[in-house]
Amino acid sequence: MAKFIEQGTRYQLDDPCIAPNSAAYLWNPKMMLHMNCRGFAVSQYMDPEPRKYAHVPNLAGQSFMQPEQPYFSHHPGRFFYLRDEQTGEMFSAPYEPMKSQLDSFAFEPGLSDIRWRIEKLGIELVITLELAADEVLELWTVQLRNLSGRARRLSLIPYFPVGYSSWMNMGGRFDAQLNAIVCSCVTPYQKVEDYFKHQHFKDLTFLTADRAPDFYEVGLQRFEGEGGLHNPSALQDGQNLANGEAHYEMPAAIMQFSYELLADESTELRLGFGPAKDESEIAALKQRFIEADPSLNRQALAQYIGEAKGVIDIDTPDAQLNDFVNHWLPRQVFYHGDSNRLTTDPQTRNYLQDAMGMVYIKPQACRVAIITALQQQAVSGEMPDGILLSDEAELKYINQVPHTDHPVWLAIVLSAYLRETNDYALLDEPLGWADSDETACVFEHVSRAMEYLCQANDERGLPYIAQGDWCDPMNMVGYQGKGVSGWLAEAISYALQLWSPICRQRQANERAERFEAHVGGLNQRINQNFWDGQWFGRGITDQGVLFGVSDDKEGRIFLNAQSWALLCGAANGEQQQAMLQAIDQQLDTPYGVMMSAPAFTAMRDDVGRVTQKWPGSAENGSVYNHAAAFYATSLYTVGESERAFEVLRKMLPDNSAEELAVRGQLPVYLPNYYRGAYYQYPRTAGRSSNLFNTGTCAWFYQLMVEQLFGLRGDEQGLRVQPQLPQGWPSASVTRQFRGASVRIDFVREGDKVSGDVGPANLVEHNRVTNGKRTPQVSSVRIEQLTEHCFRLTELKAGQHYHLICHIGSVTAVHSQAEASSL
Ligand code: CEZ
Repeated sequence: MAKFIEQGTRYQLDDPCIAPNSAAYLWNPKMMLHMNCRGFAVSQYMDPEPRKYAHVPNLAGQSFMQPEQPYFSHHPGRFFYLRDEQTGEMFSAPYEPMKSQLDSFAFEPGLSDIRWRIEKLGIELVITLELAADEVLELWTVQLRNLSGRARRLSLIPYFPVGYSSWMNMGGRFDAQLNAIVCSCVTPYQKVEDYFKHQHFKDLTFLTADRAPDFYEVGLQRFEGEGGLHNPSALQDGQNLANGEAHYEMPAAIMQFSYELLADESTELRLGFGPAKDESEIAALKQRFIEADPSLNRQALAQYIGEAKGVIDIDTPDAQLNDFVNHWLPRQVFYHGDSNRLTTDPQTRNYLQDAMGMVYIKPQACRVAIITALQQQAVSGEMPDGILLSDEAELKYINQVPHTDHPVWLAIVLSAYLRETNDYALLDEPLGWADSDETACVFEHVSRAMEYLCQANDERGLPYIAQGDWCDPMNMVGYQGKGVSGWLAEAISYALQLWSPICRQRQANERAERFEAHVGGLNQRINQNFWDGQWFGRGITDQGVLFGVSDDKEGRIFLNAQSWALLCGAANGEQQQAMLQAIDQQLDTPYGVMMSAPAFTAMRDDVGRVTQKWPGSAENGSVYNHAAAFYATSLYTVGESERAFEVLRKMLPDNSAEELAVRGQLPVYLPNYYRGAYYQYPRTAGRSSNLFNTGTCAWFYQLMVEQLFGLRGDEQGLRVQPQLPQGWPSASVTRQFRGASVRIDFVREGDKVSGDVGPANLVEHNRVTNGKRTPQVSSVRIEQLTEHCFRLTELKAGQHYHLICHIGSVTAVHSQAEASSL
């Protein structure tokens, strides 16, 4: 059915119908492509703003990647018809648009390519998609093998729809010199200044091949005819394509290649598909990627994706989790941090959280992101809604709507960066401001942001929400300038608790005391204004209405307001138990924890457009994985590690047919949400958004490293405080840490109390030079800090350490303080 193959570096789904919307994605610094298992594709590239080269068959608005991409027969995609010229039989691969019953099907996403293996009519097609490592170009390889034990005459017909590219001008022709179908358009415009602005646009979309087609067609209508894509008229009755052009007609790149294959003979076709500014660019790309040895690009791709290497290699009883955490999760984290989700103005909170993920993949990239963001900070301490990544970039879409939470993420990312790298020198980096000629060091910038958060409050000392906080579409709670956010109050308290120790580390004690005092007062005000008896409310509207409380019919409880109350310590033990119970009863589902419930089924214009989203989708009561990751972080922080692991584990679908059928998600990335409204719309509950843009992956990775395996850096060294699931008798992890490699085998001891950690014994210490290990006299020191935690100091870069660590199995109650040592 479905499983990881090739040591977890590839996944295999062998049924196109069980999870029809399941997909995988490829990207490089200039483009990304979301490819569904049946051949439908969404692709865009930076020019410098996101643009498409294959369009839907009608006028479409330009927007950011959306969840739950609807597919339909004429949706953009990459398809291959295969016709037997002796019998006239035909099928299409990978499955759409003919949807024939195939003899075998395998959709096999890899780390740097996507592959299908298709068998039908005694013919095997192995179709592989790779991207050019540094250009906007899809590279397709189609291997055709005759399995039928007799000679065959076949036609292979790649059909790559280009779609409705322009109401002003669109068409296409075959260019024999380039051996390419070249579809052209003029990106529509009406303002004269846009004529000059569009000069650099890649308004050509081309399909080229490493051999000349025998026939071709560029007119979609002529190809399809009355037969439709299921049985295109142009291919009926053994006809060959008519070598037609498209003249202000919907273009498609369709080529026909004829083959005579002896028994067991195979052949290979290579294609290139993508945008170009002009014919000379097509010629250059063809020469570099189609005519050249493909292994050059493969090496470059493997090297690029090779950077997506995380800091842990795990071996636990949970094989699915091992493969996901060792290969696919760091890949998704790297995609976010390296491509900035292919925007030129990432939302500030996304930019910073994606940078936090890079702390464990490419710390230098996180350092650069912190500096870039702080240089766009106002001298007041306020942060913009979006970070501009180029001089031409401008704030677009949601970045034109004021949100009040952005400074919070600075303390969270800085403390993660300092924990992992110990690079306290960053705090001395002098930086300018967006609106002042002054310069100040990074420490001053972040402290100013914390002070800004401490004063952007109403008369009750509660933080304004304006048109949204972390929840983008919660835009009408405070748009009249009075509404406040309960979640933001908790997040500010948490951020200050992360920042004040850094102030003390820099002897800025007066500042630290002010922040600590603010935390004390804020946690009191959170309880006074938001505690509803069983859980915390989400906010107070412009009209002074507390919402997200037991009196509400819809949106009665919001997960974030509970998670961050745990994180900032506003909830005492008794409140904790009440909240966890409320969450179990109202928010927990087999598919994960919903972010709110009941989902809104009608507009609440004192909360906002979140209430207008379909119940159970996105922020309106879905299992919004980013919020679930916050919840898992809070659970680990208060020592509820079994719950925490369950929350995370539910995000990762297993390979069973039932799970795949409900979720429609492959465990090769975390989607931003699974449908919620579990008690209102059970039929669709658990369905994946299939959207791979999500802040979840950075947090999930941090939790794997710093909470589940409890391998967290501090100024002295590496703290080890694992919170492994009780069900695991043992687990091993190799942790890369500040240049050293530390392998720890955790072994449960029958008589030790669960959570107890240590003693840890060093069993091996080698210098590693070019992979060669030379035994060393070890200087590493193992300091037992508490019965739950020890620290490794004197770890040396370039050296490998192997320890065995005994951990408890007998369950015992741990105090919060012990578990949460922030
Ligand atoms: O975008 C995310 C944001 O990127 O929504 C999160 C927010 O914290 C992230 O920064 C929660 O609101 O505008 C909308 O309605 C969209 O729903 C966006 O809010 C949302 C989409 O996931 C973007 O794909």
